[in-house]
Amino acid sequence: MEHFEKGLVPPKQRADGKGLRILIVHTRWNLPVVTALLNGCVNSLKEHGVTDITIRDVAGCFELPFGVSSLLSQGTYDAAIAIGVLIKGSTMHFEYIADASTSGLMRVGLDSKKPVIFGVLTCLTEEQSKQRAGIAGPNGDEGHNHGADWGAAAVEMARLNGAGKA
Ligand code: DLZ
Repeated sequence: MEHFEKGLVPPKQRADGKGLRILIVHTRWNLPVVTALLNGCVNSLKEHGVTDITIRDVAGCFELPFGVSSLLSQGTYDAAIAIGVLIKGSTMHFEYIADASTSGLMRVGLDSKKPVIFGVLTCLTEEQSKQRAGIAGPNGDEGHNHGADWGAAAVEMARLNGAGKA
């Protein structure tokens, strides 16, 4: 809630996720941080009333657009959430994968007409990624878990797209 108070995210009435089918595709790269984000996301979906959650994994962020596209076409999902963590190294790899996964995921959403939530952290350091997954600090409990926001966004966008209660 602290980020609401700072005005970073406008407070909003919680959307009802009852009856929605949500697909999560996460990477195996940077798995400790990704796992924290995944847990935050799943908890958030459950808090919104979502009970039908499918979780699949792919290698890295570069594979997320194809993975989401393929799995969306195989199922009857109301929204997809792509979760990954990119950490900048000493080459241009980061920039290319960040660009490809961002534009690729946007295209998948527009082409499939299903909301695709961008759950990819693009961080300069591992510490930045831990802060954004709520696992920073000596006890591993500092920061804000952005996975929770992605779950809420998926429910909101699925409802906006006409997906209803069972
Ligand atoms: C190769 C690579 C590198 C250097 N860094 C990351 C990263 O920080 N996060 C991530 O999700 N994936 C990374 N990858 C892997 C690519 O996303 C992709 O899996 C490979 O290039 C194979 O296509």
